[in-house]
Amino acid sequence: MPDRQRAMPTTTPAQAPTTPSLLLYGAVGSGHSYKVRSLLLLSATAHRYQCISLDTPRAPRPAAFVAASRFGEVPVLVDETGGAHCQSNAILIHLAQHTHRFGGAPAERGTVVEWLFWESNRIGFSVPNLRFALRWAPQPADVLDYLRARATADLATLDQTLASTEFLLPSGPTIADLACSAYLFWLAETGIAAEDFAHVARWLDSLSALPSWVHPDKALAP
Ligand SMILES: N[C@@H](CCC(=O)N[C@@H](CS)C(=O)NCC(=O)O)C(=O)O
Repeated sequence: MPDRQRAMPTTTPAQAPTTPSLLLYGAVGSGHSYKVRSLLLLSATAHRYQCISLDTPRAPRPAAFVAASRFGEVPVLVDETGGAHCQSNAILIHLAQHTHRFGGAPAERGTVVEWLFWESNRIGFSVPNLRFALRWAPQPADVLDYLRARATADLATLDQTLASTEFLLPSGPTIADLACSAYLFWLAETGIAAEDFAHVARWLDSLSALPSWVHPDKALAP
C-alpha cells in the first residue's frame, strides 16, 4: 500500500458517546424520586435514569437496585465509584455539594438544611400520604381528615414564607424549593386547590419556568 494511503487521518475521529456514570433509580409517581431527578435535569448533570416498578414486591425487583437500596425504597443514586446514596434529601445535599448548583449562598446553607428537615416531617409527609390514601390505599375518614388538616397547615406555612420571597431562600431556587415543591405538582389529586394558597401557586409557576424544568409525570416516566 502506498505510504500516502496508510497515513494517519488528520481529522480527529468522532468521540465515542460516553455513558454517564451517575445512575438514578426512581419510580413513576414518586415525588421523592422527582426531587433528585429534577435537580439532575435542572443542573444539566449527565446521568442515566432507571424506573423501578413499585408494583413489583421488593425482593424480585432488579438485583442491582435491591443491592443498592439500603432501605428498599426509591430514590437511590449510584455514583461513579459505585457508591449508593439513599434518602432523597441526603441525595440533594450530596449533589448540590458536587455540582455547586442549587445549594444556596454560603450564608443560607443552614436554612436550606432546616427546610429539608421540615419537609421530611411535614409537607413531605402530609401531602404524599393524603394523595396515596386517596389514589391507592383507602383510609378511614378520620385518617383522611388528619392528613388533610396537616397538609393544609403545611401549605399555609409555605404560603406565609413565600408571601415575602420568590423562592424559599433569597438567593434564588435551591434544593429546599425542589424538596418542598416535589409533591405539590400533583396537589390537585388531593382535592386541595393550589389557588387557595396564592403565593404557593405563584412559586410553583416560578419553579416550572426554570430552564430545563420537567413535570414529574414526564421526568419519572420509564
Ligand atoms: N424518606 C425516603 C422516602 C422514600 C419513599 O417513600 N419511597 C417510596 C416511593 S415515594 C418507595 O420506594 N416505596 C416503595 C417501597 O417502599 O417498596 C426518601 O426521602 O427518599
